[in-house]
Amino acid sequence: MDWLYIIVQGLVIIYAIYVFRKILKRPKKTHVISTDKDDELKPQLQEILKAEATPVVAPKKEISFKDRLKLGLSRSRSEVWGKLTNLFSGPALTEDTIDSLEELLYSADIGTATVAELIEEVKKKAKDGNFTEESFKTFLFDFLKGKMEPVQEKVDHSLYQFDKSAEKKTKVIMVVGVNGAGKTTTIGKLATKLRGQGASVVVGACDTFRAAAVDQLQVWCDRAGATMIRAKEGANPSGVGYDALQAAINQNADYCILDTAGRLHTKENLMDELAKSKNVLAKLDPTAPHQILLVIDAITGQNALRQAEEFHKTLGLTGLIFTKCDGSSKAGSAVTIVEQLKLPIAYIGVGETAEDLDVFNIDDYLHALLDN
Ligand SMILES: Nc1nc2c(ncn2[C@@H]2O[C@H](COP(=O)(O)OP(=O)(O)OP(=O)(O)O)[C@@H](O)[C@H]2O)c(=O)[nH]1
Ligand SMILES: [Mg+2]
Repeated sequence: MDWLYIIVQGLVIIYAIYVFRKILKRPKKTHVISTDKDDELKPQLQEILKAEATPVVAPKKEISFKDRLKLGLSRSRSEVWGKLTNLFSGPALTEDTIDSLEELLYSADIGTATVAELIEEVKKKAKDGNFTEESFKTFLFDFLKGKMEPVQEKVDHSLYQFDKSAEKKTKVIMVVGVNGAGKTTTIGKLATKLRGQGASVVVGACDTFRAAAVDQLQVWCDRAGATMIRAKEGANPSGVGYDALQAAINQNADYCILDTAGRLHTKENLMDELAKSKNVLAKLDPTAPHQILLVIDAITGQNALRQAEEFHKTLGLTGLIFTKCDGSSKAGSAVTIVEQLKLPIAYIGVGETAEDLDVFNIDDYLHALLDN
């Protein structure tokens, strides 16, 4: 067998020589410049050197709002809605699992009447045939959507999505709510969004109680490229609103957004002051404000109903902004709030950056809650 060994060794040596020669012959990285004139060559060479010196930066990954919503609602999903799966571990929905479903719906802050109606339907349907997890989720999706849709249809999207071709008229949006609900941040996000759509925006800093509140808004406006109208600390808030709208009309701005100081809905004098701030705008435009939006912190749950009733009584709200849905397992309460208040959610906020706000879309919202 010696000859076989010699042949194998010979083949190994030939292959090693072949690989070695390949490495030696490998061309160096070169740039071919199609000129033989020195003067023409220089700028091209400089371009190449510049390009090589530029570090490769990974392109910024855009995260769609749908994904942000899904991420933001993950707490609500994992602590509440995701538990639906456990109810379908057996072959059929039993009385016990229906009781657990009822509990789950309450823990999601769905209102009593809605839960009762839903459970009634579940019982009826469960008799006709068994739900699978999938068919139950479809049923739940349709049920919850049915509760919100008639109200959500009232949203005038033209107010939130800038339409260049529409009649040029300043749209006035007044933003109100209890302390810390997220008004100023939402206005910052909204101004950024509208500026991104090519709209011109004037923001009125009507929260004259705290200088820090005005500075916070200024940072957002500077970043967004929105004009901010501000007054001295302690100035009359309705005066600031008036001045902001005057400036917006003079500039022929597309939007005038008014930030107001947070207040408890139970403080009558503060609520009256808000009504004054609203009414004064009519002197400049009898149709203003076109939108009065109440900002609701998702964690507020059922108390949001009381807040909204009071703000609605004083101002005649046109819609809601549901914020901080990223931090609360109660974010599912949007269904109840919309249904009971008969006020649509215009925007939903799921974080603190400008990209974390978008127009509320029922399908996206329910999918984010119910899909695994
Ligand atoms: N996680 C999270 N935080 C938010 C969101 N919106 C606002 N915040 C935070 O909530 C806090 C209060 O927000 P502000 O915008 O100052 O609330 P406000 O309603 O203007 O407060 P006052 O003017 O004091 O009544 C800030 O720390 C914001 O960054 C959101 O959607 N998600
Ligand atoms: Mg504020």
